[in-house]
Amino acid sequence: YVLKDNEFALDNLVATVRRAISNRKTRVLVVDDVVSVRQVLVDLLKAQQYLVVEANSGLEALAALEAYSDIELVVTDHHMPDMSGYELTRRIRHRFGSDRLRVIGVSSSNDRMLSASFLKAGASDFVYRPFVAEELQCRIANNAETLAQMRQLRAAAACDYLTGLYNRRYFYDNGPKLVNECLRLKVPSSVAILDIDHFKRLNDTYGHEIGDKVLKAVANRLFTIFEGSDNLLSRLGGEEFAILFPQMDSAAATKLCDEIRSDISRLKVTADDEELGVTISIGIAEIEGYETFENYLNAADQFLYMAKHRGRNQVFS
Ligand code: GH3
Ligand code: MG
Ligand code: MG
Repeated sequence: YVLKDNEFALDNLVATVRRAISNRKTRVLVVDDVVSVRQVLVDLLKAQQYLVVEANSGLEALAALEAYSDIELVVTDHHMPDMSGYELTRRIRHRFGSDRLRVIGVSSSNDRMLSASFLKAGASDFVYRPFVAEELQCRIANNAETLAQMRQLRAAAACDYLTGLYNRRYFYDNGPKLVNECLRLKVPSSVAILDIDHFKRLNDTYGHEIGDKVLKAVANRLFTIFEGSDNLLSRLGGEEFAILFPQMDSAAATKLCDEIRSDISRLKVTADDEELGVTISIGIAEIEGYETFENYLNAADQFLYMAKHRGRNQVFS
């Protein structure tokens, strides 16, 4: 694999994903028990290019939130037969944080304390009827924008800046959840730590920039291999990567990792006029009981040490 032409593929991919995230249409749930009143809101939102889901009661709204996991905004009436808008807001806040789902109350009530009640229950905004369409549109747009900013922050916090892979934080936040799910299903899972061989020597010989280029090339290749799979790939730091293999025992993970090792050993990175080769060593531990996530990573690290000790460019499990 000569990466000369596609070594920036990952940068492009990350940029594409970011654009996709920010240009995505926002799905809004409109809750009102009176069809004609609801329709006014629906038309208003559709004209603004929002995706709209409708519910005519609080219970229907909660069901819609289960059915559509991408709803980000709820615009709800207050006076409804089975559940008030205020109560619906309170229940929504039990399940969804305001960093993922915003609630906007709309009511024709004369009770001037209602907006405060909504905001206290966790609504982000409240508008009294009759409202000025443009004001409601602006409030909805502001909330949608805040959510988009939150999404970008979350993506940035999960992403390793040099390689675009998931970072250590994301790995430690999500790895234990995947492991626990496997333990619950009583199926094995495995964790691998990959480390580039003699990377310090490469840095010392060719300079830090070439070192970065090799790191990106390895990351790019790993990304391509694992794209779309259930395995969790991340850069732990430095020239170390970790992969969690849910539902894979040590034997299967070892076989796969040896193919990856062999694949990486054929990678060529251009440095000035030279084509540099790179090798990696891998340690793999199987997860079989309720130990801490850290313990499993330590076990994989011990096996990695063995792979290095035995001459590098190999897998040890
Ligand atoms: P081994 O085969 O035993 O793994 O030896 P090694 O030289 O690869 O391992 P060592 O841990 O001694 O050196 C790792 C080097 O990686 C040291 C550090 O300067 C370098 N490094 C860490 N992060 C980066 C980075 O982001 N970019 C570059 N270019 N170098 C990095
Ligand atoms: Mg190394
Ligand atoms: Mg190292």
